[in-house]
Amino acid sequence: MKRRNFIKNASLTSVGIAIGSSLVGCEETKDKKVILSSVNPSLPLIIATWDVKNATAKAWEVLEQGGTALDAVEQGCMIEEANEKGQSVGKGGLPDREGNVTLDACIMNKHGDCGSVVYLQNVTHAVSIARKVMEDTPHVMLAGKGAEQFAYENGYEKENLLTEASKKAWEEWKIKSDYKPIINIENHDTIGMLAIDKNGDISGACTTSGLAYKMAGRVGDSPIIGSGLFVDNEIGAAVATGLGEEVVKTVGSFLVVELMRQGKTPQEACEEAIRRIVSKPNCDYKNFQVGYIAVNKQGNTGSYSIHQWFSMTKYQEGSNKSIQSNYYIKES
Ligand code: SD4
Repeated sequence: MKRRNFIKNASLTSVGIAIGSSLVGCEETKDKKVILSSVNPSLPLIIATWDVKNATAKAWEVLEQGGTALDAVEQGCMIEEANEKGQSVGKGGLPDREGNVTLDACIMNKHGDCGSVVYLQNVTHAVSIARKVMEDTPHVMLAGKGAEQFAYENGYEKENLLTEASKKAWEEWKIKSDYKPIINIENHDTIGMLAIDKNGDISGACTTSGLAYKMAGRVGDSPIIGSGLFVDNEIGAAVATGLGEEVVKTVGSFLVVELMRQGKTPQEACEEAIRRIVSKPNCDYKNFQVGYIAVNKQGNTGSYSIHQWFSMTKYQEGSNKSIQSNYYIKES
């Protein structure tokens, strides 16, 4: 059945019924004016990297209570930052080689404003400090001691982020001190979250303790706007996880959004951004992971990674689901 006929045949009882979420025009039928819509997924919606249903549930609750997409992504990410069992985000994150837990985070709103913190120590909620940088300072990024000082000035308490479990893991690692990026198969890692609220506005956030046993001072992609995260409220948004160095080299999240601007679906855009990484000369992609998730303005989503076991959590129409991503190694 042609789309036009399908819409005409739908049983419509009132004037002006919208199907989906994004209106594209009006059409007169015999006796009713029907508002046409592209057949879009319903809004609001939330997506996040990995299997983080508690975090997406929190973000959904925020949206249901009338919060904005920005509130939702901040509060959703905070769940994982406070979760001590997650050893790659916030409190309980695995430390650098010196035993220091250092956090990177960023946030971006519907206006394209952004804030970020890098190399933040002793404060769990890096994503909230990033939001404060965006909203209460003339800057985009605060680093190290300056970021920590700014957190204390805003009422945050000094905390020890190195839990007994992470300390033990670090002490075991020190015996060999063998450094190599780990391809995560536990379905839990850096959290990146994207949300579209009821008004159709998009925001995103990303927070991490970075790579385990990194060199002191190392900063990854997660707090770098355009690499770990990018939001363009006209087009869509993307967020990355995995080996940050490779994401930075290709300005990955910005690339995904620009590819969507050129007409690619979120899925196609994520796949192309992964191909840009793996097709670089001498790329050792068999030994590292990168994954992207993306959403466009219409609420279509996509996710793709180099290796198996990357997943996306999606909360939409009251359903909170983990979805396994397709991956490059399988298709190459
Ligand atoms: C980083 N992209 O610091 C982060 C780490 C990560 O899955 O996402 N791990 O490079």
